[in-house]
Amino acid sequence: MAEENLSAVLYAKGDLRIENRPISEPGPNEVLLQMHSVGICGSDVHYWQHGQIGDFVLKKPMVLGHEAAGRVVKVGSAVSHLKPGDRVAIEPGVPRDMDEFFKRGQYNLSPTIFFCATPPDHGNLCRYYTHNANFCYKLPDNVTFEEGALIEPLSVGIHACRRAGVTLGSTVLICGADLFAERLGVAKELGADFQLTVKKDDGAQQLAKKVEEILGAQPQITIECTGVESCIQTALYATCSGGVVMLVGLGAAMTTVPLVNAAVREVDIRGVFRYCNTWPMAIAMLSSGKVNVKPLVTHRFPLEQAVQAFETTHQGLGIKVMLKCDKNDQNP
Ligand code: 572
Ligand code: ZN
Repeated sequence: MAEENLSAVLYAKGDLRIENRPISEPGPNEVLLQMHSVGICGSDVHYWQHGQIGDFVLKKPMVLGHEAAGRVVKVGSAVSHLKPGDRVAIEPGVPRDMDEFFKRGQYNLSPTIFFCATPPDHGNLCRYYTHNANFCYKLPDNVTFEEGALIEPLSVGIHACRRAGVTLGSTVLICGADLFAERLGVAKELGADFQLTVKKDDGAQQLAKKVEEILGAQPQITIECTGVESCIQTALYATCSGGVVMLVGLGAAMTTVPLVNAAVREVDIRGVFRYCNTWPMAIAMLSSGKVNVKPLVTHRFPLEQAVQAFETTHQGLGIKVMLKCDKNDQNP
């Protein structure tokens, strides 16, 4: 194919280049996709800024991006559920082995999983990208490409809610990292019933009391998305006895928490590692209109301006920054 394949390639910390790469042929179980919309995740920015996350170190150039949707242009010989022209959302984690985790339905926990834009695996912030067809999900006509790309972060939320046991009528506290009025406004618009902005001098137990006052009860479940020590402490104190604290945000490897308080009140502390089996539910949530993710997209840049887009995300401006990878279609 003589077609260009502009890609956002991270060479080393601080060295993000927009350059052409070869277009790969789909294998028997793969599809070649023309990328449409790719959201920038905090982890993409972290690799750009630091060249690593924990033990995952960038050792050779890697294409960034894992929140993505595109259109099928070519299918491998064994693919029967997709055809050229289909619009799909991409699940970036593809298990490589049918190991014990895979057999238990927890393929996200497999140590050998392929994951877009986790070194050394390439991501999909490019014009053309090849992916396992079984991890590409056809989008209904009423779900946009951008909504398709947002299924990835939505999946983190679905998986966290599943593992926490969130159900109809659950009282849930979400600790988010944002003290910005604009972001909190969008949280309210999208369904938050009450909000509490933390003040610098508030103690964890004092805050837990405030949460109870505002909600009229202690939350049964707390989803902790900040990773900040004081917030984890608040989450544990705030949660009702017999409840669950779900740790989603990542912070320091070692953290001081009121563990005995949680233990004697049977507050379970759980974690998440990405997600599994979430795309079909997410598509149903978006297609039915039960969940609205559209207001989360605050900035759009053409792929050529990926560095500016990364700078915008790094500065904490807006909420979700989308890169538009199709030269001829920059629509949502
Ligand atoms: O959307 C998936 C995702 N996962 C993140 C971060 C951002 N986006 N994780 C945090 C980092 N870990 S990791 O185990 N790792 C680099 C593989 O530290 C994975 C999950
Ligand atoms: Zn991510």
